Amino acid sequence: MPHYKLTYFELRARGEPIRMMFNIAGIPFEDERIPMADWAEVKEKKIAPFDALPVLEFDGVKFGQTLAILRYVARENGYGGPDNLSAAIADALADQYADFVMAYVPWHIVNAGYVPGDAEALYDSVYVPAKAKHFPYFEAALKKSTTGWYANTPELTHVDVFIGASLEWLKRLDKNADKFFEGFPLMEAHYKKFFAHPKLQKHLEERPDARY
Ligand SMILES: N[C@@H](CCC(=O)N[C@@H](CS)C(=O)NCC(=O)O)C(=O)O
Repeated sequence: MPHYKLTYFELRARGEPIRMMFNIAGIPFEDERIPMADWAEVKEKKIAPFDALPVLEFDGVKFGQTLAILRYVARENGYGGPDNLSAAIADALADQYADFVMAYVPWHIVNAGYVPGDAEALYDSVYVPAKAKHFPYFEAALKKSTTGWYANTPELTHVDVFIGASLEWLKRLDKNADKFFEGFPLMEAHYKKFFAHPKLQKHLEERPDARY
């Protein structure tokens, strides 16, 4: 088995779906966590092909992009969907969730303290409309699913891991977390089903805490 090394920050965020996928698949990996304060210096050394994290490295290969890494780990271990069509549907939903992230990022970077600004105003003008636009797409996908997984697959795929992990960190940052799933009962049911997955429990017990 290759020696996998995942490099990300001391955060869950974009690193956590990949850590979860490795754990669900039962594949050991080196979990390198770079302190944010060291990033400028590490970036100078050009360790990341696209100057951003996460990065996966093994057998002399190194590549970035969360979804490419996640899909690779999923597919290598039987979690990429049972056929090309399921895989494409999983990819489409994962890409749509990535579009949602890009839509709310202007609020996130202010809210998390990375850039100055009015987080309260951006919550209303950026985050709330982005959520109102995108959550119905995910609820609709689950409405069509007979298995409770996003791509209607018998076992979870990368999109279930991506959306489950991504919603966890978003919910942590949302000041109205108690109403996070209001109007989206199938997304809430999926979230609970995902976090109850037997192969995820050990990781959930052992993972370090993080800001988000
Ligand atoms: N689309 C990329 C985005 C990667 C990205 O923006 N990573 C952030 C952390 S979540 C980063 O490395 N920021 C530091 C920087 O850009 O210098 C992915 O999903 O991997």
